[in-house]
Amino acid sequence: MNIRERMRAGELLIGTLVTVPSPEVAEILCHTDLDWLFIDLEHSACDAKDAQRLLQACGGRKPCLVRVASVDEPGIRKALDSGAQGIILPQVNTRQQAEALCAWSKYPPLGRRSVGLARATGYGQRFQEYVANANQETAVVVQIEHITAVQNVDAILAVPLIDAVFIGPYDLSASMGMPGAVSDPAVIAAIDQVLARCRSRGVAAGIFSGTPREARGWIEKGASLIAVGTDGLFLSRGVGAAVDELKGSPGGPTVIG
Ligand code: 3PY
Ligand code: MG
Repeated sequence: MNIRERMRAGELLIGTLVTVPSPEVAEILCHTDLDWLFIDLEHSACDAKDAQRLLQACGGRKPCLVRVASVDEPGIRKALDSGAQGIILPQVNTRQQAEALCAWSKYPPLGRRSVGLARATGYGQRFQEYVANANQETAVVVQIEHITAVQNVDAILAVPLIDAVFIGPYDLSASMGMPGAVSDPAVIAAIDQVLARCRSRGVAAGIFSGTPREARGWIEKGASLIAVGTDGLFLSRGVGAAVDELKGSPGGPTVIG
């Protein structure tokens, strides 16, 4: 099964954010048991060219979804043409935004994706095969991470081409006036509401978690598309733990979770 089918089937998929524009980092992650990689173009310095380098480094060994910076057709087109298996769109607050993402991610007749001879098609050599299968294989994921989106969740979930919802607790907490307070009961209640709506409509739900412990809690509540930590967090935690052990220092870097 491809990542879209696995997502739709509600399979537990554990990934992490790739924020460092280094093919070596992507290669390192490909040697782990992660199920997928979340290549972040929204909050990192990575651009479309970096995304292609990261996808090349993965070489199809892990499904990669690219989070584009915003709902703009060129960004979505370039990420898919570079070979991303799906798109994650941040800050989706309305049904119209979700529909726009679907339109730019799917070839006609489902959508309005433009056709090119880029990396995804083997630079044209696998053109027919790619175009024939792309709509079936490309995952479309919308981020619910604003209190307005929570209020509009039913309208967003009604868009049929959406494969999963991905909750952003950090932006959600910010939209509720308390940036970073991801454990605040009001933020948890808003997340629970989205998870419940996804469950009742049969749409896969995903979420970002800073730590595996936090992720486990969301999995118990029904989330299946999990992004735990980031490359940067794993690096700093690993170094921090080694230094703490050797220096016995109570301090170390401030790391979320
Ligand atoms: C958030 O928590 O806002 C995110 O977008 C995490 O990916
Ligand atoms: Mg966010």
